[in-house]
Amino acid sequence: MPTFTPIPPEHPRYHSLVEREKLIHQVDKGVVALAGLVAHGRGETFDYLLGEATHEFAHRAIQVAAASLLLAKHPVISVNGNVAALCPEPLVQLAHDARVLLEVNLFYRSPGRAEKIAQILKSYGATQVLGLDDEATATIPELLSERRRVSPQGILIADWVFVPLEDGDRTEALVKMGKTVVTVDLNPLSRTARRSTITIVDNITRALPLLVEELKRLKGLARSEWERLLAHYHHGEVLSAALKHLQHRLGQLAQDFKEGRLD
Ligand code: PTJ
Repeated sequence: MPTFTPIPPEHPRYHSLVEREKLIHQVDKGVVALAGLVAHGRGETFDYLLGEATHEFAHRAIQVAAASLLLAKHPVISVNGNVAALCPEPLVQLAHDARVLLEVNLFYRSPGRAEKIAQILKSYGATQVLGLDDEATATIPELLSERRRVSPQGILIADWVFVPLEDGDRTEALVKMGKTVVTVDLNPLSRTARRSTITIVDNITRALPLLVEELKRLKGLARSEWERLLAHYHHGEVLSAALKHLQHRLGQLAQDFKEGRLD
């Protein structure tokens, strides 16, 4: 029976260690792919470099992501093992508040894994989850991985798809299909970050609750304001701001270290 290693709350890396434990626990249960731990480690590295905080460029993208969601006609949230393990609660909340369909979509699809993920989402209140093994009968053209298998009621016909922690191939394929693709990726250099329509460079565990809040706030504004936000979004500028932040922060730290400020 998998158990959590207790992490003392006063540990300086408490949140990071808790996230790791959640993922390891769900690897044991067959929810998270083994490669999900590698993907998380990659994300952790970028989070460390970013300073483990949500920056202005992420807030900007979150605002536009919420606006684009409110403007979408058939929005779908794509859920993989890592996302289900890390933040099922705000994910289900977002789906509920914006009336978005939840669809499991896996890179490492194995029999029954999608069902386990659906069970987690349902335990947090999701009423319908698409993309289960017998329902993911449609295919995304030109895609060879298991990610090509999608629901004919969901991702196939969606005009807006949220694909946090995604691989580049499917992002490109979805964009090619004319969909608005929104992602969360700590790595501003990844193909997904570059190819998506809107990229939130932040940890999913911080970004998702903020997206839920932003959606609530924007709902109180006029449609023309959502359209204005979307029209003014500059994808390259957001990614550029993320890279400039990394450059500036590392430069500052290099100077501090040189002058003996190592705290
Ligand atoms: O559950 P499956 O079978 O669909 O597989 C899911 C993974 C994540 C294993 C699969 O999609 C994969 O291999 O992804 P990649 O290609 O490693 O890309 C994951 C991206 O997410 C990387 O760019 C990471 O930097 C980023 N990432 C990892 N953890 C986080 C993150 N971004 C935001 N928040 C995180 N917590």
